[in-house]
Amino acid sequence: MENIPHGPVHVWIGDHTQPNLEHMGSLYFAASDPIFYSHHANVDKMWTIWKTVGGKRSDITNPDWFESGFILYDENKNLICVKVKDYLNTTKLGYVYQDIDVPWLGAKPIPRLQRAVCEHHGEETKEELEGEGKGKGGGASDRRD
Ligand SMILES: [Cu+2]
Repeated sequence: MENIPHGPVHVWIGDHTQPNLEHMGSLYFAASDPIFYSHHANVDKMWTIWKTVGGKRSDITNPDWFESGFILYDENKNLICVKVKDYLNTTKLGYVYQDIDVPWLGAKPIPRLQRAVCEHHGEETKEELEGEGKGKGGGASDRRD
């Protein structure tokens, strides 16, 4: 999640022609771009969904990450230290994401060569058929209500 899609979106949106690196791709200036908040809200949501998919998916519990602290200003302009572990449970933070259908949840990437051959012959790939509700994760029957 950190490397893909989080990081590339910063770099992709950032304007590298800015003379003092004042853009989304720079750690020190990224939050000055309004899209920063939408991007990070989306990352937060994807992380939350990812944890519900099943298997061994869960938050990382390595103490080096779990106990990492960040010095920030609170709403009263006081410096505070917050730890990663304090931000992993959205319910404790006072919000939960609406439980809606996620059509891409069961999608699998289609190899470029297979896609090109199918498009050349005017055929639908197996994955495209599945993505139209005929496979896992594509239909209303897969809702997580
Ligand atoms: Cu970021």
